[in-house]
Amino acid sequence: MSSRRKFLEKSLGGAIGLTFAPLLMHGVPPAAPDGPIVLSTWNNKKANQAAWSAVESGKSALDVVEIGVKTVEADPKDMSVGYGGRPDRDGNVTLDASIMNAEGDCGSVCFLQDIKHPIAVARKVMETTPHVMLAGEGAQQFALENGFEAENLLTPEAESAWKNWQKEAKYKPIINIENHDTIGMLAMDKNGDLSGACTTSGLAFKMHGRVGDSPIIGAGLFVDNEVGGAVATGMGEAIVKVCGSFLVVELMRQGRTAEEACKAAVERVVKKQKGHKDFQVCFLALRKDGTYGGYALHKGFMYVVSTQAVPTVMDSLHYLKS
Ligand code: SD4
Repeated sequence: MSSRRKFLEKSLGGAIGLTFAPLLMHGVPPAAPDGPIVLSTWNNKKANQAAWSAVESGKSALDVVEIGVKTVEADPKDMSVGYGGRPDRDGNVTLDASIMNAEGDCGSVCFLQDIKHPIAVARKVMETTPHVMLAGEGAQQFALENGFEAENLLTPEAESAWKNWQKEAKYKPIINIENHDTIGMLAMDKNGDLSGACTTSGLAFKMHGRVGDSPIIGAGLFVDNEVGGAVATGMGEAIVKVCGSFLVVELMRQGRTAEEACKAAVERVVKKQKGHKDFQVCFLALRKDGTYGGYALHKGFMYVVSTQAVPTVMDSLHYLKS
């Protein structure tokens, strides 16, 4: 018998089984992979490949998500995350990131400048301080004290995008519906444990000091090792207002499939917030039984799934039909 099957049977037979029983009442979820799984938002195949190698070598889900999203933080071509991210309206690259493990521990940093790997700083906050979140100068000071180096993260491409924006300098935080790259990643390791990470440079040309959903536990990321995990991308303000990722996990706890839970969270945004036609909101979720799904407000959201070395890119369903 496969270790995953043994694991699931053990879970269903034990105390966690009480949590799982209702999950089976809501239709038939897509077949769970018989082993670990890695999911990430948008089309970051390289991140999944790095994460998958880490899974295969037996690393914990926490290591896996950190390794996976770091590839995107270091990539100057990704203009929504880490090095190469588009700056705020004053030309500063300011970064947000969060991480959460199977024990329910979490760490995050927001409004962090000059540090290439905010996800690693978030993990350090989680593992070495009594706190969950550090912001701005304090987060940077903590990073420097812990051996991270300060470096200029503004690439010539991002600077020229900012200079172009300055010609009109219209401040309307509308998120481009087709073009995002913020990475949220969820992983289940060989032991069946879950972790998640989320990292971004946030809205391009945002107000200086603006913080989005990605570093807010429960908004951009939430993991409950008994139920599942969720990550979000899109207009952070809209995601924060509904505690999006926490909502998705709680809906899965009540028995929704991953896709149903993501859809219900998008519908909550639509119901509660004006102007939803002008911004994108997307959720991606993984349940403890290995099933997964995503859902977006607008067309165009995709996510990458790894259950083997070659990742698969999936188009998400979406709420608005035109
Ligand atoms: C934010 N949610 O800061 C992020 C932006 C994003 O792809 O997801 N961009 O609001």
